[in-house]
Formats: sequence, structure tokens, C-alpha cells
Amino acid sequence: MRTIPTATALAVLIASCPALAQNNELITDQIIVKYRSHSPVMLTESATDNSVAHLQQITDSEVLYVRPSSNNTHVLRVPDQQNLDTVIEQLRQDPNIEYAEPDRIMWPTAIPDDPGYSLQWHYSSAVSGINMPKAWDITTGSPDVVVAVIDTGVRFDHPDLMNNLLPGYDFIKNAAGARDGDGRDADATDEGDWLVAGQCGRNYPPRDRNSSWHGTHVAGTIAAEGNNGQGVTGVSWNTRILPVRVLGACGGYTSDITDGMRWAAGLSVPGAPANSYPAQVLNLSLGGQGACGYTYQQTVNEVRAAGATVVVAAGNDNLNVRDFNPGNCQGVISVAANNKEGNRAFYSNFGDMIDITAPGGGRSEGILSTYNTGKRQAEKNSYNYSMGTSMATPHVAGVAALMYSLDASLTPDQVEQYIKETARPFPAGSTCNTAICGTGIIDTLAVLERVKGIQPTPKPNPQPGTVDCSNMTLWSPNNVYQAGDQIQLNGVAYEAKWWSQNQSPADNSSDWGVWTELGQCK
Ligand SMILES: [Ca+2]
Ligand SMILES: [Ca+2]
Ligand SMILES: [Ca+2]
Repeated sequence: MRTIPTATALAVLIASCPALAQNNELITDQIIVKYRSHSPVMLTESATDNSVAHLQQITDSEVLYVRPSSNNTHVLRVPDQQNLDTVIEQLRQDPNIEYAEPDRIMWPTAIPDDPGYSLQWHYSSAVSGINMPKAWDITTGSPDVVVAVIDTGVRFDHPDLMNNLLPGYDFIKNAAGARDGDGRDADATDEGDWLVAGQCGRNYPPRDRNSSWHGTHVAGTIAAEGNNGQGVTGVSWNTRILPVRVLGACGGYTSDITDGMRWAAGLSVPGAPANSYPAQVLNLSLGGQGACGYTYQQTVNEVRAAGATVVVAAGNDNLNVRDFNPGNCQGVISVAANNKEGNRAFYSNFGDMIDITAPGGGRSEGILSTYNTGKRQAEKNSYNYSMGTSMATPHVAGVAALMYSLDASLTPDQVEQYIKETARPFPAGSTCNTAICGTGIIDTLAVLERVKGIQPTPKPNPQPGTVDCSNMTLWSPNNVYQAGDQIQLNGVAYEAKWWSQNQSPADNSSDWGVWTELGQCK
């Protein structure tokens, strides 16, 4: 019989970096397992030895116990990754076990980019920006609103960020990946995620790679200080950022990311102190291949129930987001990226699970934000361009923060619904459309006006729809409508009586209403 170390003995083990297969499918060396709640061998943190003994009986491969996790789940390591699938199958067949799934590795979804010629076009471009400047007349965010940046950590001393940063937490369990000499700790500083070729195993990465300062860049798009005479401006610059560090040198484990999500939303996490600043918005500019697993979906459900809106990058593989988690989980706002022309960015994932599109930039027109000059360890704080769905996502998270600044009682469902129904239509000829890029490009001014005009009483007893709305675009305040134009809003079809712009069908109550209601969409 194989000897399985206990949790205590394992505390000193350092995992090797996860590996990438030839087809870029990520391979992990860890498993998340959950026991049924009434299982006689159900494990507790204080009875780890029972779990190890039980595991010994049902697997014939070496399995190491890593740690207990939330919701009676446990993280295991399979040193020989070739055996991972077999072990998962064996665990799944055991009646005591509710589920077992790979503890998948997630990566930041940014692509490094060279400095471009245009500054922060993504806020103001009439074709492809997020309609930002006028929205700042309504609000620039509230310090009572917290956005968690679940990422590589941040550079706390960046002068354009420091006044908006909360302390945060570092959930990276593996000290080698964390590069800070220990496991989880209260310092979410980004220590750099540079790699030398092959460092993560199986020839990945193929070449040396500089540090990305990914979390710092993402945080700057959300809340870099505005009107301070330096650098850049975040979307919601009076909002505070909660840095939650989950991505290390070779990516991050799902089990660390989901613990970070729970903590960010104010839920308890074994071994971590209570979070004094629960976040209303969680920004996840990360992802990996695969279905949305039990662990992610359960976590999303719980943080949403705690009131947090979860915004996730769709990924940069130019493939259907259906195969990329956690952007494919139910209940998240899944974000695709557009370029400066309002087209789908060349890298952006797409598909009917996308909720909204936001600027992520392209090769010559990246997103400018806070950065660091260090190729490996941090050096000087700076600004730089990046591109990716990682850069699109914080635009949406920032807008969500502005919405919460106007109305702290918004539910995650309302945040998503309002963002989607007020989106700006893709420009004519765009390679994005509502079938593959969500409802449009996020429109900050329109959605803030929508929040200010919330109708307290929804229409009672909606009748089943009779109108075919499949060829009707969503109403937008930016479009000019002519008599006879047909559009939809909130699942209702309308026809314009005469010329109008920015006359919402939702406020069509008077005799002067410009819209004739045609009925509910099918
Ligand atoms: Ca650490
Ligand atoms: Ca740390
Ligand atoms: Ca600034």
C-alpha cells in the first residue's frame, strides 16, 4: 500500500509548475474533490487522516492531500500528471464522493502590446468607446464601492493607484509560484510573473517572458486616480480596489481563485481572516480551457447570493467562449473585446454565451493603463499599453462600480440586465453582432441613466409574446430613429411614430410618446 503524507507533512512540499500539452490544453496536477454531506467518511479539517486513508482505498495512484477548502471540498495533488484523469474517474465512482474535477490552471487573458499612438480612445471614441466623458458628470464612483481585482496582485506604490487601493490578500498557496517565499499571506503585492522558457513544464512557455504587471494594469482601468494631474484615468476613479492575488508565475489554480472570489465577496474561507471590505464587483481577467466545473459554478452562485456581480474575460483564443471557463459559467457577465474600429478584436473569444463587448484593443491601439518597467522584479512605476479580453473586462467592472455608486441596492441580475439592454449597437459592418458578441458595446452614459430611472413596479402578469423580434435591434439612446423604425427594449417591440433620439420607449407614458408598443417579443 502506498504511503500518503498527511497535510502537515505536505505543508513543506512545493509543487512543480503546471504544464501545457501540445495543443495548449492546460494540464493540472491537482484535483478538487467534494464528499457527500452524509458520507460516513466525510472529512473535516481536523480529521484529515481519515480522508487520506479513504483515498488510499479507492485510488491506485499516488495522491497527496494538499488542503481543505470551502464547502467541504478538498484539494489533492497527483504527482504524476499522467494519472490525473484515472484518479478523477476512480474518485467519481466512489459513492461517498459528490464530485471530483481537475483543479484547472487559469492564466491572465492579456496580450502584451507595444506603445500605440492614441491615448485612452476606449473611453471616448464615438465608434468603439464606452461613452465615458458625459457619464462622469453623473458620477465618478464612490469610495463605498469596492471592486475586487482577482489577479496577479498589484504594485501598491503606483502613484496613480495607491490612494484607491485596499490591503487585499494573497491566496496563492504554492510558494514557488507566488515568489514571495511562503503560501497564503496578507500581502497581495505582485512579485512579477516572468518566466524562462520551459519553466512551467512541457516546453511552456516556448520563450522567455517578461513580467506582465497584469493586475496593476487591470486595476488602473477600473480606478486609476482621475483629475490628479498624472498618468491615466480609471472608469470609476473614486472606487476602491481590493487586490486579491491568485495568479503566480505559472498561472493560478482554480481552487485558489475560487477561495479568492469567496473572500472578496465577504464569505468565509478556511485559514483566511475576515474581509473588512466586501466587494460589490469581482473582476476576473483570467481563464482557461474547459467546461464550467462544479467548483466555479458553486462559487459564482454563492458570491452572487452575497450580492456581488462577477465580470469575467471571455478569453483570447478566437474561439467560442463555451469552452473557456469561468467565462462560460452561469451568472457571470462574460466580456468579449472590440478594437478601435468597433470590430471584434482579432483574439477575442465569442459566442452566444457572451453578454457584452468592451474595448480590449488591437495591435496598434492597445489599452493604456498603470504598469511597471521591471522585466522581472518590479522597478519603476509607469504606464503602458496592453490588449486582451483582460483589458475589456475592467471597463465593464468599472461601469458596474459606477452603477453601484448610484444605487447600492442593485442586484447582480439588475446590473447585468441594465448593461445589456442599454448597450450601444455595433457599428455598421462590424465583425461583431448580437449573435456572437453580446448585446453591443457597453454604453456607460446610457446605463447610468437607466439606473437613475429605475421603474419600481415591473409590469404585472406579462403575457406570452406574439411579436417576432428576431430582426429588431435593441433600442439605443445614441441612435437616431425615423418613423416606422422597429426596435426592441426589455423584450417589448416598438415602432417609431416620428423622428427621435434618446427618447426611451421605457419612458413612453405620455400622449407625446414617440413609440407605439407592438407587444411582447416571442
Ligand atoms: Ca505568499
Ligand atoms: Ca504575498
Ligand atoms: Ca491619473
